[in-house]
Amino acid sequence: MERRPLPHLLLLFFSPWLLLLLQQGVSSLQFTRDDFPDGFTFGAGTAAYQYEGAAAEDGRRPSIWDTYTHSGRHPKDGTGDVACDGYHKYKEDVKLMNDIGLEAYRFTISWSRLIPSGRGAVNPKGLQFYNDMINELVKAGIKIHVALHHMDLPQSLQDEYGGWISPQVVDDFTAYADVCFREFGDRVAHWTTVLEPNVMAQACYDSGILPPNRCSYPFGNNCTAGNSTVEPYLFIHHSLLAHASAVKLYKEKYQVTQMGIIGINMYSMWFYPFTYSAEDIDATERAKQFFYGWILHPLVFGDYPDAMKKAAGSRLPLFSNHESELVTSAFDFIGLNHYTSNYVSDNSNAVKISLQDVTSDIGSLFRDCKWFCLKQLLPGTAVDPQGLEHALEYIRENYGNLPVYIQENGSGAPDGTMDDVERINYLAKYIAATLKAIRNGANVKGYSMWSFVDLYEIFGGYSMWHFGLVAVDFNSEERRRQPRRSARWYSDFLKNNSAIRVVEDGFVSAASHHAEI
Ligand SMILES: *[C@@H]1O[C@H](CO)[C@@H](O)[C@H](O)[C@H]1NC(C)=O
Ligand SMILES: *[C@@H]1O[C@H](CO)[C@@H](O)[C@H](O)[C@H]1NC(C)=O
Ligand SMILES: *[C@@H]1O[C@H](CO)[C@@H](O)[C@H](O)[C@H]1NC(C)=O
Ligand SMILES: CC(=O)N[C@H]1CO[C@H](CO)[C@@H](O)[C@@H]1O
Repeated sequence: MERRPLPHLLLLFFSPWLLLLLQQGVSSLQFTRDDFPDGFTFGAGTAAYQYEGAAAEDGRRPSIWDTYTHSGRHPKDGTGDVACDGYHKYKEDVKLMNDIGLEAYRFTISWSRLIPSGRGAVNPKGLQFYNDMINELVKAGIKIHVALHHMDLPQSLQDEYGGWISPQVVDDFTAYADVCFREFGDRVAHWTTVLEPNVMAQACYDSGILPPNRCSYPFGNNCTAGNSTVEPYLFIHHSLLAHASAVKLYKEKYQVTQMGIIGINMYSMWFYPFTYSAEDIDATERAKQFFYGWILHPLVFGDYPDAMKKAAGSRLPLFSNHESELVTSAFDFIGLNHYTSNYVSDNSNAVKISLQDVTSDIGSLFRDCKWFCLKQLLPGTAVDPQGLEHALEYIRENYGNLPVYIQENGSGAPDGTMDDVERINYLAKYIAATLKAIRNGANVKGYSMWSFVDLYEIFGGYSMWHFGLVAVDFNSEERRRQPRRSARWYSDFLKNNSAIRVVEDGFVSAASHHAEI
């Protein structure tokens, strides 16, 4: 599971995995690009703050991420001031995408570049940048998938009314979406409203490690303001309402003529019970409700899951009848970001101990969920392609066979890795898992890997992990690009229809893994 210095083959002989392999029987799968259904697209992605740079150029104003990276909270991680300098280098990048053979490109728009104050006047230079980049992609024949929001709320809206925890954000987000649909919708056929709200709720409002860094003791203790017991719920509530409001606008005003589709994105880690005890199995169910149900239940059934209502009580906002109608079925597809799986064990007792000194009616997401990840794994370290199959199956069984795009999947490599065979292995296995899920009936329409080029990483900045098919030399002024081995591999798959062969090693089951830890 964890990164080990020994060659894999050698490891096999010394690890309990061998036993498992023998027990389960090794099977393999060979496939090509052409084995995927008609209309299926393969791509790669980036996100504005992590890619564009030009943070104070041509009228762009700060987002909460600019404020955060300039606050010195994590000085070693740097800032997105220059990042990959995508603002100036997008033409070169589109050419690289074309060389690799990417069929689709997923990027996000910087709200504060397009509408610097969050609401009101549109920045003509920002408009021009996105128009130019979109035109370049159209010329190259690359399908364009745009996400409207990835964490980078305009700082002015944060200052004015507290950003996402205020219902005021719904109107501002809808007006911003309106500008995007109106200006770019003739060429953009895939819209995603917000990315991973179910992760941001924790990171931004519960533990408070990401901007706007809101939390309250004892759930996070380094925030100057916040309330971990209520704000994560408000954040998601307003994210869902803003999403649904943008979808309504798109469907009423644009979809007939522009003929695109619109959806929301969520993080979809898979969960296994750590032991087969009833407590751990229950806790795993709760974790699924808190990760999948929190987003999908309202969108499919118009309300939050019962397990969440029970855990969070009155801290979970209510949908009015009107709001419930608005969110129900407000999507054409669901975008999934999927990186890894995790174990869940019941945490009720630990929670009681750590909260002894705190008065009763209190809870954060973690306590409400009562789950505890025994291994906090960075994306890419637990390679469990079956987890993706399970996730797709879970969605199909519980929410109907929704159209799904896998919008992010990938693994980070340490600095300096050009011969990124581990990433190739990872991607091959997850693409194979996608194909298997499709053959089992899952309605998956596309696969986009994370990321196209190395980026300013939200955990670790420029120094820790690089996810790119294409390496970026962040020490060179021109941010030199150099395709990695994985880029050639993806290219061979996409352009040459070369076969990928994957040997399945299965995932270590909970019980046996228990013994290993
Ligand atoms: C809070 O910040 C201090 C100083 O930056 C750091 O040492 C500590 O680990 C932080 N605590 C938490 C819970 O993040
Ligand atoms: C959080 O909000 C709840 C509900 O309004 C309140 O009871 C609680 O005291 C607040 N906690 C903090 C740390 O402000
Ligand atoms: C695609 O196939 C051609 C012909 O066999 C080969 O020369 C080329 O290197 C392949 N492309 C990649 C990216 O492997
Ligand atoms: C939407 C989202 O949060 N994407 C993140 C997924 O994980 C990678 C790797 O850590 C980040 O770079 C993305 O921003």
